[in-house]
Amino acid sequence: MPKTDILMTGAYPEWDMVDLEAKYRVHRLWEAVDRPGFLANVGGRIRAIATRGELGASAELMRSLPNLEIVSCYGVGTDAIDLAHARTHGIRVTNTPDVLTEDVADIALGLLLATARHIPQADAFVRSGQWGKTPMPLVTRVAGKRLGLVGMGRIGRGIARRAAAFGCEISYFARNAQPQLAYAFVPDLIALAHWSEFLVVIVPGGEATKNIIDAGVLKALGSDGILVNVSRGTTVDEEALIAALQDRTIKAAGLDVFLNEPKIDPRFLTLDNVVLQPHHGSGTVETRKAMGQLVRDNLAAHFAGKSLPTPVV
Ligand code: 8YV
Repeated sequence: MPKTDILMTGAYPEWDMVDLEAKYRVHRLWEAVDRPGFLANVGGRIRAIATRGELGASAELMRSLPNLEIVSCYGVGTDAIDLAHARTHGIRVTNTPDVLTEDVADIALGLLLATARHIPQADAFVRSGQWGKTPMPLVTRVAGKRLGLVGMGRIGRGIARRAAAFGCEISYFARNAQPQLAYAFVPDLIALAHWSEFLVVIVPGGEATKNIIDAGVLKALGSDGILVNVSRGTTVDEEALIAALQDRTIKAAGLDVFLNEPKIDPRFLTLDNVVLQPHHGSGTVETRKAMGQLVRDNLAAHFAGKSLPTPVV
């Protein structure tokens, strides 16, 4: 039987590529020099897209694939996939929830610790031979502080569990209160920012959450406050954040996500009060293996006519 044709928007780790190539005829969109020509040539044969969270699948891309049946996303966030288009055209969409929850929650706490405790600066201090010559500046405690979470989904709850183990007091802003949780629900984001010493953002990206962390929220967080963003760059007004970091409206930020990844705003690189991560919250071998497996399981289930393990649409 001839192999099914699938389109990949970007590379996966080698172990996934080997497996996908064994089962499917894989077309590599990211390697195409003439993208429209490439799509005009192979588009009619493509039955599935395997994409990544940040690459998604636009309506325009889906329109160029008239026989597309499914978009399988390597990532939990589907904000870069045009779900409305998929729905109206009967295209299934899957993602990779749960398997990455613990890693993203870990990196949120890691960024908070790195930012508050100046771990990158301390590393540079030792390497540059300053230890013993001048005192390492004192830093900010994490344990026992007031931590506000913006978003209380699976990853948010993972962050809350970790922060609780640090003795932090936790409150959250979300679309809905979750009365089963032991944390205080604060329906007003500005009020939450006022209360918080640390504000951690973990809401889905997309229009509904665009720039919810704006100049007003940053001002409310205040000059002793630390912002951590492990959601999407779109959730934070980046101009406002850079200004707030430059003029110390807030103390510092730990950021895993940005607008225009990977070509982030160069002003971030000039700031001494940010810790930067290359959108790598889920980037462990263990989790990335599980994500790749889930992408393949969804594709295999679809082509076998079985129910999808993790459907979105
Ligand atoms: C991945 C992500 O870094 O899950 C998501 O939504 O953004 C991340 O886990 C990404 O999808 C891998 O390319």
